[in-house]
Amino acid sequence: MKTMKSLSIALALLLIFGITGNALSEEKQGDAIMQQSPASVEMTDGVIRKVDKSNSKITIKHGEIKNLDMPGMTMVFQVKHPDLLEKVQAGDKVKFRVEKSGSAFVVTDIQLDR
Ligand SMILES: [Cu+2]
Repeated sequence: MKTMKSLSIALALLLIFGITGNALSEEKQGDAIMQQSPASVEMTDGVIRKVDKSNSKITIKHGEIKNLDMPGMTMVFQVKHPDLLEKVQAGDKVKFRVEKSGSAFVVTDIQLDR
């Protein structure tokens, strides 16, 4: 009878851990799905080549821009806010966000990548 009791305890424990394990893995799957869906535009790697404050333009040698399906190149972007140009200068390594607005590519965020 003692064996039966410990066996049921073992089964109960197995059941509890089994359920907990499942709940955890489902949560992880949920996270993975959240990351895949583009809630916000991805950051792109780049190096600042030129900052043109008077025209609110910036030249960036950028890596692949996934959200725009664009390969790496050096090009000029418009910036959404002139303030974005205050914290960067030529030669800075950055991560930036760029979105298509009509026929123009507009940088909406820049962060120094150090
Ligand atoms: Cu480009």
